[in-house]
Amino acid sequence: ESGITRPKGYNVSFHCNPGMEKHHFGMTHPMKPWRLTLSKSLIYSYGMSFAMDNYVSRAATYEELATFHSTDYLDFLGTVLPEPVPRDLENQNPDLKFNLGGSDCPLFDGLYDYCSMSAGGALDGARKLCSKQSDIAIAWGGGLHHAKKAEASGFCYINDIVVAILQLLRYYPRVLYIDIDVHHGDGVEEAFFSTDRVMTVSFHKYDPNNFFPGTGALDDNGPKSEHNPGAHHAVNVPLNDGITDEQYEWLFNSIIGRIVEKFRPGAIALQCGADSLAGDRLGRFNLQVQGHGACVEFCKKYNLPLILFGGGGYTPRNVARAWAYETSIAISCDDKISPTLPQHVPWREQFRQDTLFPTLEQILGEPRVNRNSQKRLQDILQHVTEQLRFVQA
Ligand code: V1S
Ligand code: CA
Ligand code: ZN
Repeated sequence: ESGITRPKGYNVSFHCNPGMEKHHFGMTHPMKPWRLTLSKSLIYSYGMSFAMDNYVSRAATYEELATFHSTDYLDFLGTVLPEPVPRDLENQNPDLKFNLGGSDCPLFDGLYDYCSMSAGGALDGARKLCSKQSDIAIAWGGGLHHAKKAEASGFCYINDIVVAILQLLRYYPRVLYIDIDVHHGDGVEEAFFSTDRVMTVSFHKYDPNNFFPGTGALDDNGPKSEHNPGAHHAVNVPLNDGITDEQYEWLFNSIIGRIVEKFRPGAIALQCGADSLAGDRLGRFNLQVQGHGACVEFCKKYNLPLILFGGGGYTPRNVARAWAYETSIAISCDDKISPTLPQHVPWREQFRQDTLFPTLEQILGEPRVNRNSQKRLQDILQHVTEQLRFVQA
């Protein structure tokens, strides 16, 4: 008995395709599609599937992917063969077509299937919101925010988020995109650079020379070229190592609160990259499951159609905890999920502790030094507030 019941008149749909989970980027590559298996297993062990509509998503069609991606790129992606010999990390092939085949975006068996399944889940979720069959749609297999129209980048080949937002734009005049992955959501930002119908907001670690992808400075707010309606519609929140739950929540709520008030979106798309959690293999922040989840809770309070995507997340036990907690936030009214992991969870030993909310000490031993001063965070909020003067709904 999980204690989780289906709230009346409130629909959450869960979109996944188990076919995604068996793919491998390579032994040393940080992206492990298996983390989706671990997340789902925790979600199901809590009994959450009884409180949602569960769908095995389709693979997106070529035509659906072509709503954003160039056909040259899709044709190449659909025909390239996996590399027979794993490439030496230090010795990358310099003439990669569409940035495919390097160590970040390797060519592996079933690559096209993997990408189209990721986009299929996101698109199915968006369609459920458009048809009002769901209030919240969840696609943890999506969130691949770096992919460009004709280029792979940072473990992302197909931008499922852009494809899903394009679907939302058929029904909603304005869509707010929020990205809490530790990396800058550059692909989504660029895709909507010239429209005022999508506002993109990314919170990320910013260090132009030492942290991928190096873009997303505070004053990069969309091209201010003559008569670009998209000018001022990109919000960037550059952060330093070690930010805490308390600071992040304050900044997130203040910024998103002001944006929703001014931009008045008809739907919200939230990328929940779990590499912003403490202890992530690639991340740098001190966020806990509670602080990460608080962003979902805050967005849910607006009662707007909401789609949740996955994204980064390179320490699978933390990814599973965060996405399970966030699934519980999506489905629950007031009843809180048990902070103790269910008694029977497959791969129980993966989780190390039996709590959903490990402390920073449990995660890291020694937390990272926090390099975000309150003054800097206030300056960021001030900049965003001034930027919003140029935005009208
Ligand atoms: N940080 C980081 C990182 N680590 C790797 C990597 C490590 C081992 C491998 F076998 C293969 C790749 N690549 C990177 C970053 C890309 C991060 C992408 C994040 C994706 C997301 O979470 O936002 C969304 C899913 N790439 C780089 O830093 C580029 C390099 C500049 C340095 C690393 N080498 C391997 C490639 C070039
Ligand atoms: Ca981000
Ligand atoms: Zn990331």
